[in-house]
Amino acid sequence: MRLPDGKVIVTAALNGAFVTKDVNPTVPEQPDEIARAARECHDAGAAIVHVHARDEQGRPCGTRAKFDEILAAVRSECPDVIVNLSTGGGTNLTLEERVSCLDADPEMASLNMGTLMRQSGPGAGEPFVNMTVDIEAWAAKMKAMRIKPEMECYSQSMYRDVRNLIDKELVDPPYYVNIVLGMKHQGAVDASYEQLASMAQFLPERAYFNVTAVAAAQLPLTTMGMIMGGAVRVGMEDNVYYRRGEPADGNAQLVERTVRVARELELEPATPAEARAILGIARKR
Ligand code: KMH
Ligand code: ZN
Repeated sequence: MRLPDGKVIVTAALNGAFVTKDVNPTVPEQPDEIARAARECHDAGAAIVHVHARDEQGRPCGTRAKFDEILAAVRSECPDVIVNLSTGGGTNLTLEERVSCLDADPEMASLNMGTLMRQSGPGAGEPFVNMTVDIEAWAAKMKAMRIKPEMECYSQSMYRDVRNLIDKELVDPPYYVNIVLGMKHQGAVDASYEQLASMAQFLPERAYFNVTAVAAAQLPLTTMGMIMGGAVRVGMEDNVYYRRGEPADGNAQLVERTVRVARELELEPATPAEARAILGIARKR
């Protein structure tokens, strides 16, 4: 389903689990850094920030207290923005740690839609585990808590779990599917125009889609996503460079570029209030 005419929803994926300050010192890790990046990205046109928690050493972490701290910091620095917390976590986290962010009660959270083999990165050769029984339990919890699920799909086979949740009414329309391309650390299909067109073609009905593409594919495939009527995600979780050989100087620089491209395409970035209305997200403050 296309976004309403003339609108694009921009998510800034601020940090993720795999990128460190060694690869780009501006990756925000601690709650105050995350909150500052959230405000800068909001001011640049992002309606949503997607966030992973890190411990004091910058490693992915999954404690309720850390997620509470992050939400409090973002809400104080930038009360308007929609916070999407990750249940994908990192390779070092247990399933319980990954979903502990739900207890912090964000407006939105990621929900990974199946099990794939990690093809590179810290867990290469191991599965990225998301069993149907767990996906159903997490979706049920999110529905009960009015947390909007962003359903992460790295290949078309994952649409089976999306359809299962729809059939069991564990998710409410409009559905929101994040098409993730090129993320070999999590077993995704390649970041190509053809894969994006194919993933979009077979989306379930009443589903908005977002395009996430890693590294050098971020700019071309999010541009294609906007032309196709999708939402887009940029940010350092997926890409730490502004252009080849030039590290991004922060998440906001990537959002600013996307907003410039959007406006050239006569698309205006949705405000957080507009994004809540389009996606059916309950404001919690
Ligand atoms: N790592 C991304 C490509 C999550 O956090 O649960 C997908 C993602 C999923 O952001
Ligand atoms: Zn993530």
